[in-house]
Amino acid sequence: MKKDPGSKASSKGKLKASNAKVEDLSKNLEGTDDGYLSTNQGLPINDNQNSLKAGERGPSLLEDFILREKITHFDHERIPERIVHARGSGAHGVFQVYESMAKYTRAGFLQDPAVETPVFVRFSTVAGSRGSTDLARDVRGFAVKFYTEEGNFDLVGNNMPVFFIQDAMKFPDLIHAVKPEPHNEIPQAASAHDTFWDFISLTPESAHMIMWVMSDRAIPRSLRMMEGFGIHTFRLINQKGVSHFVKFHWKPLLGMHSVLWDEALRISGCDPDFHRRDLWEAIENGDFPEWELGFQIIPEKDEHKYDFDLLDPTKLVPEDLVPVQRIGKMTLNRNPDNFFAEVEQVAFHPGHLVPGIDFTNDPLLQGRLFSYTDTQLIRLGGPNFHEIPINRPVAPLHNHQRDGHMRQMISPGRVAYEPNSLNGNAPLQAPAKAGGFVSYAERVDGAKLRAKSPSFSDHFSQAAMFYHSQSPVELKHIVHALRFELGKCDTPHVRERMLFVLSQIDEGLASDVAQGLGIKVPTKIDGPLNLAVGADAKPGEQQPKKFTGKAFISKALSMLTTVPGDVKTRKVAALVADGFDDSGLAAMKKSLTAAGAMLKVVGPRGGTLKSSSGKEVPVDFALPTTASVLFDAVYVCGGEASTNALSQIPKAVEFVEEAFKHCKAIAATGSGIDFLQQTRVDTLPGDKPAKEKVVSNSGGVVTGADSAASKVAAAFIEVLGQHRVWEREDAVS
Ligand code: HDE
Repeated sequence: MKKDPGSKASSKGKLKASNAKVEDLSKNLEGTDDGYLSTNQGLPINDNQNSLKAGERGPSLLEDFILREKITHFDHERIPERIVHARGSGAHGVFQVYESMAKYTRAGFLQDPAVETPVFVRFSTVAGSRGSTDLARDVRGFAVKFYTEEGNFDLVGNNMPVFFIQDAMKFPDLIHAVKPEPHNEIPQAASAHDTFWDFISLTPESAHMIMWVMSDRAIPRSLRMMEGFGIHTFRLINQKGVSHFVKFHWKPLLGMHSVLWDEALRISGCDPDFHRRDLWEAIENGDFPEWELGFQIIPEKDEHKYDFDLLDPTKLVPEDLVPVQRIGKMTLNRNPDNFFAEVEQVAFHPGHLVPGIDFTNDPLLQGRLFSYTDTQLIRLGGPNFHEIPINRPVAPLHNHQRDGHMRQMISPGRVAYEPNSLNGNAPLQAPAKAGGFVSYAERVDGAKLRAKSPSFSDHFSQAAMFYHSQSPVELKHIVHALRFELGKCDTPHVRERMLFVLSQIDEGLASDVAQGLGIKVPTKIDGPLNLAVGADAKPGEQQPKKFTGKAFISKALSMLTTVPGDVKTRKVAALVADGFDDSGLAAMKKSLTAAGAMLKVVGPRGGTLKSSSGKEVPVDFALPTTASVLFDAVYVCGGEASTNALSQIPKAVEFVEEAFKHCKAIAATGSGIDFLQQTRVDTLPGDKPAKEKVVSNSGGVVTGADSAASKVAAAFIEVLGQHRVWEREDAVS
């Protein structure tokens, strides 16, 4: 029988492109598929279909150790999902620095541009469970494990540069509020419910993050098209012991793009694995996703230079004040061999550091340093999770830690302590010069107290900065997102209080949202604005200042700064039926492929389709099983018989109309134009496809004769590079 390309044997082939981690993982790849089926003890199995019975129709026997082993293993296949970030997708890759960063850090993997450091990345949503949709409105986790020669360095970040809360103490409350409500476990993977907005409306420090989560950043087009951030301020320390503050950034080379909320809702039904599939397919196709690692470097002397505190994780450092230096590139080039073994069992920890990188006193980061090991202990079942292949470092590991559940390492000898004379005191402690980790000797003194620095008390200026830095279309989407979210919130006083909080950022924003909800923005609220304070908090802490004045505008905060982008890896649907014009289809395919995009044939059914001249093309997707939300643009191919047939299929008409509604580029050649004229595409102002068959681009609908398909393609590619035709949005939604 032919082997499935996803089988272990073929994966082993894939592992040939070697690096230290690939070689390390290969030790654990199950051998070949040759040989007999066996039990876990290696006993060949003769009958894997029937349990052992007392007679053909008799009861099964307890003695059946083969049945028992198989069922017992199955019964224990699941481990607890992550309490947050349960839904994730992962990939392997490499990182290379562009030039030595020795000036700032002694971290070994940031010294030599010739060195390729293996990485494993896991992207995730935060609130939903393991099986939830990829397209939830949510923050995305962006966790990178660098397998460096000095040990693992984990950069455990998100796709937004700030967070909801300023202190780890509040994390369980935040997560309890956003997770499905505990009495009925509703809703799944959604923040649009009362408990979330109740908590947020009482916790004004979340205002800045709320702007991000309500923006299109929370519904990415692809995991390959989003930024990543370390959020907290970290330190870089160089060979001389000099420290600089640093903010970590990941910049996607494909630019930043999102889907519309209406699309997200549809994709969640059509393909809840949309992001996971997109990442997987891109890597399988050799379209390796790439990000540049960026540093925002701040000298120690500038610690107090800004009107926000560098230790406050609800604030970002505007790129206009401190530019992002792009210092290296990460390329994801290999899919996991086994989802559970790698993506599910990978264990990140912001405290996995290498010499040359260190923490700051950000109180959110400090709490995280406890949480990650603690959670892995229960999730992965004990203290030896560092031995799981995906987690083990490529750097040598020697210590006196012993035993525990599922210990894999066999530590010989009788010495399991230090100092010792029986084994020459080995393994020896490493002097700093030899790579021993030494914490940055920051001077710390102060009274023991539960308190928040007054420098953490401005909650609205950066929220206003983010809001006012958006383009008009992005700004409108924030208003619509808030209307949707608060519209799903049933408790009137929570909605009203939240509107009041919004009015502290911008009164126009609050009244736009209120208008959509059919209620008024309250002019005052009972009691203090901030209830996320200790019982004996000072009155000032309870009344954060409303933002007034002119907001700081930071261009980098608008996603449209990365548009127009190229069309690499964009997926275009060609609507085709029997009798299509093959010259048009071929020309379109050639041009799109040359630009790095993909043309997929969408037909009324599976199998193959015949052109008017008798040529056959295979159908990539059949209309009943796909939808235009799964594509970036649509081309209606010419050919009278083809377009006549398509116009009789409601799903074909809906396909184009929906792409049009979602502001996507549309192209048609020859009789494809007549097809468009029978759809809603022709009924809206300013967007009528030209009737004459000369090449024209009318509001992102590009048309022309069959024979002009290459020229149509060129204009179509330009529109596709804009990602969306936003000018169309008001007319269609
Ligand atoms: Fe996490 N977070 N987190 N987090 N986090 C976890 O660790 C936690 C925070 C982030 O793909 C957990 O292994 C606390 C900020 C990512 O496996 C847990 C606080 C940022 C992932 C945990 C935060 C993150 C996690 C759950 C507030 C961005 C997924 C499973 C003090 C900088 C990693 C696990 C993966 C996962 C705790 C806040 C990023 C429970 C207590 C801020 C990307 O330990």
